[in-house]
This record gives sequence, C-alpha cells and structure tokens, in this order.
Amino acid sequence: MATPAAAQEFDGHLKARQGMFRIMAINLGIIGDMAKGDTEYDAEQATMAADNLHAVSMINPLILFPEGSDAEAIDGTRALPAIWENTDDVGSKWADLGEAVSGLQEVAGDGREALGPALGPVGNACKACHDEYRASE
Ligand code: ASC
Repeated sequence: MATPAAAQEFDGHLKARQGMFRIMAINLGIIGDMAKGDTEYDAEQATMAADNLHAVSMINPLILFPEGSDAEAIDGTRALPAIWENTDDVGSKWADLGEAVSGLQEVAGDGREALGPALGPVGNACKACHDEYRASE
C-alpha cells in the first residue's frame, strides 16, 4: 500500500472516475428498467438517459487514471494495474462503449422494444472492461 499522502493525492481522481461510472449506472438503470418493463417506457426519459451515457462516453478516461492510482497501490479502488500495462486496449474498449452507446442513443426514443437489442452491446462493453481491468469485490 502506498503512503496515506499518495492515497490523498488521488482522492479527487477516484471520486471523479467512480462518479463517472455511477452516472452511467444510473442512466443505464433507467433504460434497463424500461426495457424489462419494470418501469413504464418514457421516450423523453430514455433519450435523456442515453444522451447522458453518450456524454460520459466522450470523457477520455485515461485522464482520471494517473499512474499509481491502482488497487495495489492505494485503497478505495478496484482498478487493476493491468490498465496501465494496456492503455491502448483500454482506449479501444472505451471506444467500443462509445459506439454501443451511440447505437442506444439512436433508438432510445423509438419505443420500449428498441431498447433491449441496443442495450446488449452496451452491457457487453461494460463487461469487457470489468472482466480484465476491475478487481472482483
Ligand atoms: C450496469 C453496471 C455495470 C454494467 C454491467 C454490464 O448497470 O453497474 O457494471 O451494467 O453489469 O455487464
């Protein structure tokens, strides 16, 4: 574990990147619940949520992952050191997420039935990164 000073140095980065993922989970949840029929479909809400996902996907995540802010160096993160050994792959997986989210954004206003098929690639993109670069809880 790194010194408390190092952990403190990255406190803002951890908050920012975890907040970024939380924003995505909340917006994905809104669309996911509609797709499942747990909440009533609302074209405006679905579009707003998809637009938010797209906005977050436009952030370059590497800025929020400075060297030394991995789970082996500091507490409070599940970011595996493999991220820093594979930044090209991380960037490519993030781009895949962006493409999947654009697909969702295109159909979010088209009715409940359109959501499920467009959510699949988004979920796969989330999972692809988590499988390789996030520690299990
Ligand atoms: C979510 C969430 C994730 C992804 C993932 C998709 O809503 O919090 O981590 O979707 O489960 O595979």
